[in-house]
Amino acid sequence: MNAPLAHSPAVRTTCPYCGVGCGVLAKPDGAGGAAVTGDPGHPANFGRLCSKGSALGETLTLHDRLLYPMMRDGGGALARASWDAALDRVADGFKRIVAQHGPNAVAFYLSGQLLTEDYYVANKLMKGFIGSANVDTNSRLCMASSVAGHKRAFGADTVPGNYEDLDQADLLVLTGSNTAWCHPVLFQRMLANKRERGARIVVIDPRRTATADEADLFLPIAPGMDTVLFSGLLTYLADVAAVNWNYVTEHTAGFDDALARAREIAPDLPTVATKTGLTESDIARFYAWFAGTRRAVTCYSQGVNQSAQGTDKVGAIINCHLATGRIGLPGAGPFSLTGQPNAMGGREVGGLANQLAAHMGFSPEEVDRVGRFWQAPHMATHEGLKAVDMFDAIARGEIKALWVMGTNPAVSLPRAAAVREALSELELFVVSENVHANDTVSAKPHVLLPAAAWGERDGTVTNSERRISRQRSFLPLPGESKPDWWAVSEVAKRLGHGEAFAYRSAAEIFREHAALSAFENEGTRDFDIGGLDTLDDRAYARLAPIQWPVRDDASQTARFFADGKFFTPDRKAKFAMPAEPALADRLGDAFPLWLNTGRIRDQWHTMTRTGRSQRLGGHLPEAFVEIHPEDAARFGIVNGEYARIATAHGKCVLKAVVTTAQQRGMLFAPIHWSDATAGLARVGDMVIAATDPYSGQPESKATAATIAPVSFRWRGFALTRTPFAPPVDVPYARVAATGGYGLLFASDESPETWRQRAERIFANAECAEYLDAPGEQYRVAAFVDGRLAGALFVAPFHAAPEWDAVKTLFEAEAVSADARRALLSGRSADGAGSCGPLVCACFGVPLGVIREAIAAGAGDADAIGRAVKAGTNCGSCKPELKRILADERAPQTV
Ligand SMILES: Nc1nc2c(c(=O)[nH]1)N[C@H]1C(S)=C(S)[C@@H](COP(=O)(O)OP(=O)(O)OC[C@H]3O[C@@H](n4cnc5c(=O)[nH]c(N)nc54)[C@H](O)[C@@H]3O)O[C@H]1N2
Ligand SMILES: Nc1nc2c(c(=O)[nH]1)N[C@H]1C(S)=C(S)[C@@H](COP(=O)(O)OP(=O)(O)OC[C@H]3O[C@@H](n4cnc5c(=O)[nH]c(N)nc54)[C@H](O)[C@@H]3O)O[C@H]1N2
Ligand code: SF4
Ligand SMILES: [Mo]
Repeated sequence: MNAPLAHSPAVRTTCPYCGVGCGVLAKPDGAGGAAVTGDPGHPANFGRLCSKGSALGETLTLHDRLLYPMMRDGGGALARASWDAALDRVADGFKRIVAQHGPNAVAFYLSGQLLTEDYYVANKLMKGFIGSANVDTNSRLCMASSVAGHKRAFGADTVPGNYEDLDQADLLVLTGSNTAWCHPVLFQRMLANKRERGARIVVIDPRRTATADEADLFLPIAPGMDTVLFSGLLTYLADVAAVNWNYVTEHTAGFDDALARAREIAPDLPTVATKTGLTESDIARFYAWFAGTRRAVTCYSQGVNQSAQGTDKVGAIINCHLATGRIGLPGAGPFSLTGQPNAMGGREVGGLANQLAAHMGFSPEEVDRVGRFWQAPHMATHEGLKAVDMFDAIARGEIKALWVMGTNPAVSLPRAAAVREALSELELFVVSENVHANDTVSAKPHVLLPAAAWGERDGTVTNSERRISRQRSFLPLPGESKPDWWAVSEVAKRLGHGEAFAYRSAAEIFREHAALSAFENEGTRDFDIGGLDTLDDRAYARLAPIQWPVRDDASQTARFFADGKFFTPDRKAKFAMPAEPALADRLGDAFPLWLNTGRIRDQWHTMTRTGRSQRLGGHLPEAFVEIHPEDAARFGIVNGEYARIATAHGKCVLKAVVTTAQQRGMLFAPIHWSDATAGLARVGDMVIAATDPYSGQPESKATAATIAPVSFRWRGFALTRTPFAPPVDVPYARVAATGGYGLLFASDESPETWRQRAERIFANAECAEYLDAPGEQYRVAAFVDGRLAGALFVAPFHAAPEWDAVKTLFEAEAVSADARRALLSGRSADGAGSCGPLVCACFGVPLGVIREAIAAGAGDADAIGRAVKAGTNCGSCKPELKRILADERAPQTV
């Protein structure tokens, strides 16, 4: 009887992925799943979702969920435990280590994917009650340089503008941001601005990304050289009298010194061209556009932040906005695009080792103020260790207890393999997770705590434009999982702080957080949501998306700094004095190429959620490395074959993609694959751990590397109902397959060896097999009760078998006799072969179907959309549609 549930109302909540913070409507299906659509009423997205957001309903499975607390026994085996026993062990361990070694021997490593309420409680426990500031977060790898740059310029970590500025700007400068793939819904707003108002888009990135494909001007900058480009812009603005002197005099300090420094770094156009690798005419065009366009927004993300001089890059950008007074105005300002759904909320609670709480730091007055508010017995009085330093201290044995919550550091930190080793040094290693298997969980935690996941948890997140939105639960808590704030509060109680952590709901925590933001604030701190500290439970439950500040006196601030007042002691903004830029690593004979790392359109970080969706796995199913054709020729790399990438820190074997989108001398590899999802593809192992001196953010975009070809004789795929362990030391990728597990692999083992393996995997099934006479090809389809239970195909490398038709049968409830006969051919019963990789993930449209639409006359991306729907939802495949159109129209070479 689930008829009534069919009418259960949709729950308004927020997407758990990127910092755009789209509103979604989730309608539970009564069977543990939900239909997810965009919320037309949410001001971040007005109903739109990207491919990841619209596939949320496909990721709600419980099959890989951590459902019970677990503890490691003396023999090293993990076993189910009660919450009481697990929490006791955490509390006892922390207590003992603090007693023996002091509070700085313990640490929390948190995440911008936690809810504000979880974050607040963890930060309060460590900084006010344990007495250490060793609370850092994966935001250190993500936003730290923006935070440091904001604080240096504005006196506070303030994002001045809002999304409407992106609709109203006449010039959008995107630097170090692949917005089309990483903030797709915002990118669609930018494209609408371009289409409807004629805004120009400038993209600055060493790679020609999908974002660059839509640019009016693309600047393929040399890695790390943004500071030169923007210093050159500052000198140009001064030289063409585009500086707003009134503004500079009234509202800023340090212009003359900053200009002098800019002239040292970028004295003239030829120098800028030499250092950035750009042409003088492109640079001049960018400068003229910027100088001549009052409504200019500069958006930046990891190409700027993840740099050993990220804070200076941010400073060089902000300098140009201050010099022109283009900040805090409609359609104008610097705009840090935040990565994670709650990167901003984490900053608001102070969940970074160099912040205290509520945008306060460690000055004696601030420590005193927060201490009085919390009635805290053991206030931390100085900054704690930032992520990279924290894991170094763990490796040295100085930090002995660590609680990881909502992040996968064994994959995502630089030198990930070393991080994993460091974890094994811990006396107490606690992980709060949603899944029971990822690389951090496999690094042998002593205690595993099952956390409420998206759809179950309840609280708030803040997006890139300072808008606080509710994440609401629409599914019951599965197994014994609990909200993270609950687990932290329980440990706090066991440490003797019951009164300060007697929270019964997220709403209570939120009220306290809001009250702290207003406590003795009087307009001195940007972050103030005092107007929300009296929300009762009902009002919290109903809270509509709201932008901060929300002050007690109900005064409105749509944009910060519109009045030219900043949060520095003299209320003036400070110009930055950036250093001459240089990358941290050095190229040499052993490592002659730069390895750049980043994201792809349809996967989220370490794939613990997006990796569950077959549709999302269809776009780019395997880990890969991109390389320019000339470098490929030089190093013997062949498109579609494999390559070994090595740096001083580690190596991987990735599929080679030879493309002119990549600059000469640079490689690009995505960060998403790990040991849990692939073989030899954990890119974080190779990344240098050099950090920015102000922000502590690692330079994840440039490590000296080398590349060499690797060939395999065979290639294949497997579809199974239970996962199986492929041979080690070969590249493989686990790919979501509805109803089971997909695997793509390369191999030097013969088809006959694979046949023997298949016999074991499909021991209890009825098998149809094919092994050709020379033993070059093997195919098996296994049936149980008339249903396809699995398949394994192996073929010579260059005749790799296609799996789309087999996948369709693998999903089907029953397989017809015709289909069964056709199966081993890899074609469906109606004769259709593979349609190729998925291009539009929203509507599941593969390349083959798009090519057919073009052949049938569709002449542009919109026409393809009308014919086969591709690109008509989130639009993030539109750049790809245009590339396909161009390819199809290009004269065929023979
Ligand atoms: N699909 C998807 N979307 C996501 C995420 C995801 O995992 N998947 N993660 C979210 C998170 S947490 C984050 S932080 C954001 C990140 O969003 P982005 O920062 O847009 O993504 P990245 O791919 O990490 O890097 C952006 C670009 O910086 C370029 N770059 C490298 N070095 C330089 C340089 O020196 N200068 C300049 N100008 N550019 C450079 C890279 O080539 C890359 O194209 O994405 C968010 N959105
Ligand atoms: N080389 C290189 N490295 C990078 C980057 C790069 O561009 N290049 N980017 C960096 C950036 S910007 C980021 S943000 C990081 C991201 O890196 P990570 O944070 O390590 O990646 P995720 O896969 O998002 O990990 C989140 C984990 O938390 C779990 N989880 C999700 N929700 C909850 C919850 O509510 N509670 C709990 N307890 N657990 C939860 C998920 O199952 C998952 O295992 O990677 C960084 N590392
Ligand atoms: S743009 Fe996509 S991933 Fe980001 S919040 Fe919106 S739907 Fe989620
Ligand atoms: Mo991030």
